[in-house]
Amino acid sequence: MAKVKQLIKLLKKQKRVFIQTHNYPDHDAVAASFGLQQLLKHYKIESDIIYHGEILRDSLQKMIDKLGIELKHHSYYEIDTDDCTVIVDGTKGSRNVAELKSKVLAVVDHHQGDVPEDVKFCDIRSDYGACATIIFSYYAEIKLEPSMEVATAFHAGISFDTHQLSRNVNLMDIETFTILHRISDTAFVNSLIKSSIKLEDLPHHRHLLENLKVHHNFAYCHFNNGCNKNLLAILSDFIMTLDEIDFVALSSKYLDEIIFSVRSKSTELPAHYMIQEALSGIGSGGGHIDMAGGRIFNRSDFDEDEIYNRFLTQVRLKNSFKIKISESLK
Ligand SMILES: [Mn+2]
Repeated sequence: MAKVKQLIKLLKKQKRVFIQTHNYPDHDAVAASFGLQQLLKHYKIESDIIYHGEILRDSLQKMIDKLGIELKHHSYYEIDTDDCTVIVDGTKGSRNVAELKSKVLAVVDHHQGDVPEDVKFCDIRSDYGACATIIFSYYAEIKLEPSMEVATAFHAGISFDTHQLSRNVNLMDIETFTILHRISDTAFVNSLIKSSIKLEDLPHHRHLLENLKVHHNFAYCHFNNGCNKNLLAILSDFIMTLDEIDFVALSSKYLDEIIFSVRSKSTELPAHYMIQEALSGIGSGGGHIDMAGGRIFNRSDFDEDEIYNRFLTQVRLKNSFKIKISESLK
């Protein structure tokens, strides 16, 4: 039986179905949720997309408006124990997915992590660059052509999550992207990518340029006056374009927390591992080998110099390990 048919069978019996994205959803989380919602609709299963946090980026709001995607903050509904949720682009128990009263029946994700044991349907493919690719594979399984709106959302989701096919991408993402290129609004997706920042974001760029600490191939900057999560990700991608830098960690005050965005272009400095180690005992983090995020829940546990040194210690350890290997090969 096609994998998605198992999910449909499971959801058919449910009274009310919610599709929940990870907190502060990004393009991929919204695209994958929207795609799944429309696929379920094809099987007469109604569902509502919910999220926790906010829609932070203007380009994401543009995508939501243009494609007519309906999603609401979970507090809009009175969610109860007899409702069920499908978590998309995140997993049960993750710090990045709000715990709600409903029972989690399914998880569709592409992040590294453990498979939750008590979830009936789990489809976790951590070698995929985007969750949108996984949902597209469901359409392929049942030979259902996505609408132009869904195809456009998938196209944007894959583009943003894989940094235009340059990061953590596999053959499935590329093949899917090729198909979507033909059936989506490519000009609209390109306009989202090209205009991803606003004038009001420029002071954050200035802060970054003036306060970036660099040690060999490692860069770090803290935004004491705050910077939202998605802009932080854009800024860490920007630092990755520097030839000399292999690993960057950016942190910012955000509400009562400290949030992190981490990027790596060296397999010796795996982003998801480095952030976990750096925040051990004071926060949590995770993601992929080349991009990761994290947070310290209590701002008082954060000390800029200490965090810088925690990252630096690890970078030094890994770099010296690399030097040792190359020396032993001489
Ligand atoms: Mn994703």
